[in-house]
Amino acid sequence: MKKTALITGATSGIGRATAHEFAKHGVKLILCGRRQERLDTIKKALSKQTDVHTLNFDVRDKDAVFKAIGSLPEDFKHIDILINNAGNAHGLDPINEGNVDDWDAMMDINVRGLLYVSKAIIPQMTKRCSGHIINIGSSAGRELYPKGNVYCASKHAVLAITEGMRIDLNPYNIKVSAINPGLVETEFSQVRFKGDKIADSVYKGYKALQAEDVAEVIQFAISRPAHVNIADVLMFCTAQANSTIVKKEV
Ligand code: NDP
Ligand code: 8X3
Repeated sequence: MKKTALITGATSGIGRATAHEFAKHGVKLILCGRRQERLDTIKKALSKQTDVHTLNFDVRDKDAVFKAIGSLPEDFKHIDILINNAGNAHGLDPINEGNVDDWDAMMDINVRGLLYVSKAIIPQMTKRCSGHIINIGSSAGRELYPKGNVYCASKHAVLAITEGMRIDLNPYNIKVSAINPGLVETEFSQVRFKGDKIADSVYKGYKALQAEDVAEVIQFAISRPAHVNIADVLMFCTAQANSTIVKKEV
């Protein structure tokens, strides 16, 4: 039987690439995001390969999360795979100059949003004693870098939650994984720098990871045999050694 995956943040970057990768492998898709027109476009493109349903909600809105997931039609209700991907960095400032709205956005989307979506889906997985949750963390969840403060904290939280999930859901046979990329060339920098032209230089001078590179690792993780769980992956582009060392051509 075809598996069904719910992907948050499917309108762009890693989430969208994962939707395309899963569609190639015949996974049924529930694609989530706030930009409905993008969801419609992706649905149209992927419907040739698999069944697709879209859900439009903001992961920060607890009621909207439960309402949207509760509204799934019968043939999409059974979710085998949850990809908690929605998230972004907002700003890059020293802690003494940080913007409180940016802090709220990162904690509310990257941490609370992930928890709300998980809470809405985990009960059906525990009931069936099966399922796979993949949380998209970051190298920023492994090490701090200057001005990364709250974004790094949100991704450290994602890693802690991932480990907590793996422990608590162990009796239920549920796989829990963290995929932690370094720099990936997506809309991430545009969101982080809100249209400031610095956003255009983030991926210049080296070949950053592409969203498809991460999607392939996610596909690998979901396609392992039942007894194998890829618990934790740290992946960088070749030019990146850690959060602060990136070999760039000048
Ligand atoms: P993008 O900006 O390309 O995509 C972010 C996605 O998250 C979009 O689909 C967006 O959809 C969704 N999203 C953002 N805010 C909300 C919200 N409030 N409610 C619902 N959906 C939301 O970035 P990436 O693909 O790069 O990022 C995906 C994940 O990967 C994030 O968790 C990020 O932290 C992580 N990551 C990114 C790295 C990078 O260098 N790019 C490296 C390591 C990790 P919409 O706006 O339509 O709602
Ligand atoms: C995104 C990678 O280095 O911008 O999580 O924090 S980084």
